[in-house]
Amino acid sequence: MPPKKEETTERLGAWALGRFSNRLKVGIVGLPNVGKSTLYNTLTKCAIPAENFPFCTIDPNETRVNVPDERFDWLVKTYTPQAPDSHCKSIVHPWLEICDIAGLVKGAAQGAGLGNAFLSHIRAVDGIMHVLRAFEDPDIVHVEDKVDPIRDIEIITAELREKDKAKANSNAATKKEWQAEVDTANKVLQWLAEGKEVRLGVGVGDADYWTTKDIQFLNDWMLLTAKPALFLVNLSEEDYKRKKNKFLKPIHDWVQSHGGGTIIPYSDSKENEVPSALPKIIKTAFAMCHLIYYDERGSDCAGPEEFKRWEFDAGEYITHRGDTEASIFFIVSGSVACM
Ligand SMILES: Nc1nc2c(ncn2[C@@H]2O[C@H](COP(=O)(O)OP(=O)(O)OP(=O)(O)O)[C@@H](O)[C@H]2O)c(=O)[nH]1
Ligand SMILES: [Mg+2]
Repeated sequence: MPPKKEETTERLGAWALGRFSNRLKVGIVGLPNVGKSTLYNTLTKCAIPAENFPFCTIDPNETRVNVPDERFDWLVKTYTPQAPDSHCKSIVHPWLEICDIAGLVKGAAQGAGLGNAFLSHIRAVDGIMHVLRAFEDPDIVHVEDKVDPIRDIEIITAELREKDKAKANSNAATKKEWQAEVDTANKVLQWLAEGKEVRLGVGVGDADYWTTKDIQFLNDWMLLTAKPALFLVNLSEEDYKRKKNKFLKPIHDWVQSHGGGTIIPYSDSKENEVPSALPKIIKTAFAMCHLIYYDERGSDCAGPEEFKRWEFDAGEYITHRGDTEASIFFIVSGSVACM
């Protein structure tokens, strides 16, 4: 007799941390003068100031970038809007909003450096791209004097945890009448006291630390360490080309021992002869916010003259709209094709 199929139970409820929206934004975060604005300029093709002094950026800068995808390009090419028999005249690319945030220093949660202002800018983003300086250049000032990306990421994450502790403390103190909320706040404080980030309490199967109820509160509070994170390692052009740098292994070990995450080494140099890491950075940032998309052409929704990529949160319910052009959905590896 064939072995009995194992019964699977569906887990219902709030399944992920974060906002549910199709207009998500990721923030570039790091110590001052590590190359955040330089990266922002390269990603967005903008030209905001990126000078060799700490706190060059004060107010956040935001721009949308198109998310590169060969499949979308193929669909557009195949059903080319320029073809004489096509009704499509417009192509709507998927996009992601990128926000360049001021540098963060030790003690920021208590107001050091630019203090709390930019921590609120971090609160407003849905995902964090940590920029770690791994390039050595004596001419480029380092606020901690020496290049050491592990020390730097420890400083940043400690400040984010401090800020979350303050938020959880205030929730525990001011909302005594809501016992469930106070319980979650106390769970947050205990988790942070162990040096862990809130985002690490989900996605570990049945061992999830956060219950569905906790996640509802956490999503209201928009905690800084609940946001998905990705680690970008700023290398010199030479190190990027030879794929070697003495900090890569320690960074890898640190990330693994802190819940894992994607690490992308990159170089901002314009003279790169090797493939650029920038498309990967944008794609990974898009995916880490749980965004998925489907493509549509010439229907009621996309418009008769449009080729449109719709983005939506993977947590949103997909409804059958019942129109002739958009009635069958295929969910294939994170994207949804609409036929
Ligand atoms: N040698 C070298 N210099 C770099 C690299 N990336 C950035 N820089 C330089 O570092 C300086 C600071 O760069 P920014 O992009 O302004 O740094 P930031 O992190 O935005 O700094 P703040 O806005 O002050 O927080 C600039 O002079 C850049 O040209 C790199 O990979 N190698
Ligand atoms: Mg800057």
